Amino acid sequence: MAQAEMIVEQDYPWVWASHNKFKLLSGNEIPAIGLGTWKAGDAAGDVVFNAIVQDGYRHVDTAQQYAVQEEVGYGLRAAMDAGIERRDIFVTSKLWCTDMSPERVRPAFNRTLNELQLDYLDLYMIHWPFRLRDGASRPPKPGDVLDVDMKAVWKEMEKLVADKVVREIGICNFTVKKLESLLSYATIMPSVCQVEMHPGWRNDKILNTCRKYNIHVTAYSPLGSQGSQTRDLINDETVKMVAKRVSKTPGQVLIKWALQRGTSTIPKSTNPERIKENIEVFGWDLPELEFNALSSLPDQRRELDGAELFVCPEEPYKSVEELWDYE
Ligand code: NDP
Ligand code: 1BO
Repeated sequence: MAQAEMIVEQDYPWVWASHNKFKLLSGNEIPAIGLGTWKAGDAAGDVVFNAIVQDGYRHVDTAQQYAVQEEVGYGLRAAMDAGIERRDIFVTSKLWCTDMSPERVRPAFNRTLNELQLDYLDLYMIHWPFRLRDGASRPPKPGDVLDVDMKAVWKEMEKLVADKVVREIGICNFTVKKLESLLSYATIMPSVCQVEMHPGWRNDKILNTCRKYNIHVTAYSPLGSQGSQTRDLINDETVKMVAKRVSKTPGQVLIKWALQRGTSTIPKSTNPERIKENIEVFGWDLPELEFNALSSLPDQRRELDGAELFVCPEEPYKSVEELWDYE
């Protein structure tokens, strides 16, 4: 199914259902559904190609840290060779934490462009607002999590826009406090904020703050991430009940919930049926009752809390709560 050309007004959540693009601060558009590529592995090239050419995806989310950019680049190149225009595909990548110092931004970005075989990115994001030492352990040891000069890093991100190698810059995993600090010195606003968001973690504080500043939100892990350690939202009783009532799959109602909140979303799959299923979410709505049922799941908690990456009992972030500014 090809994504058509509709833009949404971010006013009334459940009238957004049939739309498939969102307008960014810059006036550019972001397709509502993107293909996530974390843990896509060696399959990523074929998966990206098929998702674009067969299933109509026009948005691909990747990152240096996912170690799949060469495969993703192969898939993008093959899709373009098959006749899809570069300007019709929205490609996102992210600056990893070991490159969170100003002199490393441009080289890291160039490496990403090279791996993806592209000459510009639609969106380049700060992956996490923390800096790691090369070779940092998981969980980190003392000295692995370093101070970050966010102002200097953001300035380098802004230069990428000025040099026209990136159309949009954005942030991931920021708290309200970190976002408002960045806004105090940014000369180019982040146009997208990507955070974990699903009915098990509504993440309303950052969503409402982004709405206040007209920053578009992309919901990551819309299916709850589905790892062995994560919550199984696909088999949640409320999700299954809503899916049955609207005659859709649990995956589709979770994705639709994200769209009806005015967020784009980037479900990951390497399975051809599920990739197709995950974009068949237009032309129908979650009624208000079902939308509200999904919005009322108890036991709200993050699945990706960053503990493994950044929390060290000694320093500088001693707990998950500290990492997330106690918000
Ligand atoms: P998702 O919530 O997208 O869940 C992916 C899991 O769900 C996979 O196991 C997949 O398996 C399975 N799945 C996919 N579709 C369906 C379906 N319709 N029904 C049942 N199961 C399904 O998790 P992710 O954490 O991967 O998040 C999505 C993307 O968001 C990432 O791939 C990445 O691009 C981005 N992300 C960004 C982060 C950041 O820090 N900025 C952090 C985390 C994610 P299968 O492949 O077998 O279908
Ligand atoms: C290492 C976790 C990052 C997922 O985007």
